[in-house]
Amino acid sequence: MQRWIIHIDMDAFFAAVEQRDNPLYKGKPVIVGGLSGRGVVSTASYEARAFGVHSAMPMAAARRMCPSGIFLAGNHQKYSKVSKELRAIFADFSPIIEPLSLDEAFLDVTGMQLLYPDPVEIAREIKRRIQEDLQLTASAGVAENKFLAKLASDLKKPDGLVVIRPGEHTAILKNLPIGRLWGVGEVTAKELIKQGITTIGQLLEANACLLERSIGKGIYDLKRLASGQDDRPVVPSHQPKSIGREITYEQNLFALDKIETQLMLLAEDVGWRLRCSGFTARTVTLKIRFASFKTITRSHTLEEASNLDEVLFTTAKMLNNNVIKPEGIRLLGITAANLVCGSEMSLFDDKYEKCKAMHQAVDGLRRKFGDGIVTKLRLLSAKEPE
Ligand code: TTP
Ligand code: MG
Repeated sequence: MQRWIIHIDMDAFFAAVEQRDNPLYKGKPVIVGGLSGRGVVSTASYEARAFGVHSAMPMAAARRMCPSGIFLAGNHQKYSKVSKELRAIFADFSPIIEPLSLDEAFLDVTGMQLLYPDPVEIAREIKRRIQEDLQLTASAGVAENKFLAKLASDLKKPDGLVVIRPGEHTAILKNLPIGRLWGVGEVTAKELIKQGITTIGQLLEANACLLERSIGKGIYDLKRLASGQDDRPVVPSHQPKSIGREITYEQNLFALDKIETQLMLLAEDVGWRLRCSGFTARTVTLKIRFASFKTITRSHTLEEASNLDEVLFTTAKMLNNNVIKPEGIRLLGITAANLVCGSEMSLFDDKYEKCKAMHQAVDGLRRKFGDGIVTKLRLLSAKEPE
């Protein structure tokens, strides 16, 4: 059966919500992000983009480029709420929804021909609902697979609707830069350009065996994407209830110093997994099992959901300090619960700007070289064998 996938991505999401909720901001350059000295831009309205402002640029640079701009710290709770409303709209059109972030998702609409003879009608209807119910605009891409649908949604932003029908992709992909292919990061792009390959069309014609030497086996996946093939399914995400980690120790722990080092290790692991899965947590739970097997848990609800090791660690440390310990400890655990979808939250927390920048760098290394490549000095000698 012909597969049909729709990709929806909201336009200038955070800024658009602000413009919707404050008539004074309509049609003006609105920039949302961290407002402190080291803050970065989360997003900019299309009016601000005309000045050259874009996501992830330092806020100071954005202020220089667009002195007339309206600079806002943003309201993440509000964006999460709109995101939920958005997902409720999606659910009216397909049971198979894979959210990628607060403002974008894939919908598998295969087999809906009886209701909608043309899948483009579904995308149009979703856009209409978003406009009517949320007073916001979205861009939609409709195609036979995820790669092409996501690419299509980006071709005519804002308020775009692009369909790539079977057989049409070759002409569309041909002249697009290789950076549009999923998996082509800066390093691969540089390598390909060095070999004279700048467009998807050129990659398609290039000799894969030759490229394998410099790019590696990944070249075959890139070739498949370049030819418009992508058979990955739309995987509906089931939100986990909690993310946690616990360790049982060979020898009981007594010293506070040792206990806190282990808490840091646990916090680092839970924080990393939260960030990987795109969640922040509102509740942190500490679990302690004593030598006698007596087990206690203590929980604390954070003022603001977080996915930062430091926040998890300080909370667990505080909980631990309030526990009287009559005997040694054989197990420690940290669980993050009350999960909130969306990992961008910490962008607004200027206090943690530095932590966030560090996590971005460290997480990047972990993704590349595997977990365990970077760790805090204190943990170097403390890692327990799994
Ligand atoms: P995007 O969909 O990448 O950007 P956008 O919706 O603002 O603009 P458009 O899709 O029209 O190009 O991201 C969605 C939201 O995620 C964005 O509004 C703010 C947030 N975000 C960040 O906080 N930091 C970032 O670096 C990026 C790219 C996005
Ligand atoms: Mg968007």
